[in-house]
Amino acid sequence: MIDAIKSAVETGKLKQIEGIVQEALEAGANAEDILNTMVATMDEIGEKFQRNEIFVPNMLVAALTMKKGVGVLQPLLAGDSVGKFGKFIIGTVAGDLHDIGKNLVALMVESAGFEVIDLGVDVPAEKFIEAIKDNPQCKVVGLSSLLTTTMDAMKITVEAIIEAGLKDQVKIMIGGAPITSEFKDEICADAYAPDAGSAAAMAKELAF
Ligand code: B1M
Repeated sequence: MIDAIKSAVETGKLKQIEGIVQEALEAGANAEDILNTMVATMDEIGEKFQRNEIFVPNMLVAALTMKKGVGVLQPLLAGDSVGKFGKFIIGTVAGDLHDIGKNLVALMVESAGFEVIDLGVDVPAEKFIEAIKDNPQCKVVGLSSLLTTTMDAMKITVEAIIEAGLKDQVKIMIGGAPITSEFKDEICADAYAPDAGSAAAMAKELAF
């Protein structure tokens, strides 16, 4: 069953993925194991892309397939305590269109008890600032970046939040494949999380 999920993501079985995930759940597979399989498959896809074994359209269809598969898991992964810890604003920074990791972070943070305001992808600094101003009770902002070339946009966004005088109101968490704890210190963000699970735990820590 888990092998069928891996293969469906790899080969971009967009129409079948929901049924395959549903079947795996009915056969007793755990939602978290299914999710971990899809995440690991995306990593392998990235490595194949780097070796020129597959190309952008293959990556895209795999990503869309994973997104659809995660949709089936969403109700099982999300909790029923939405909003208990306040609001959490998240977005992928300007110039960057990757959203699978950001969506997983949003899902885990929501299941940890936050109301998530998802600004989407390619989000300019001004949009983050506007959202923080519109949500004065929001305590944590999350920035995601998957490209080394958009790490600078992350820095610009943190600087803009500081310059707008909003740094006392919110804590900033950053993450994404090229992001490190050292980079967090370099750009004066408050926290770095390597994955969606630790992002949820970190969000709670930052909110108190
Ligand atoms: Co892109 N891409 N991509 N891509 N893509 C990468 C990132 C790459 C590493 C592939 C490679 O070469 N091995 C490479 C970046 C190289 C670099 O910068 N060093 C790359 C490239 C080069 C590109 C393009 C430039 C390709 C091109 O056009 N020539 C282009 C850029 C487009 C743009 O953004 N402007 C591009 C396009 C795309 C697609 C559109 C085809 C598609 C994205 C579809 C989508 O997201 N809707 C895509 C994909 C799918 C990938 C890979 C294969 C998979 C990314 C993914 O979804 N991973 C990726 C290779 C890889 O990462 N292994 C690759 C699964 C996801 C669960 O993990 O996103 O890391 P991840 O999220 C994790 C953690 O990072 C963390 O938690 C998540 C869950 O545990 N995390 C946070 C993420 N955000 C966080 C925020 C936090 C905390 C933790 O706090 C707020």
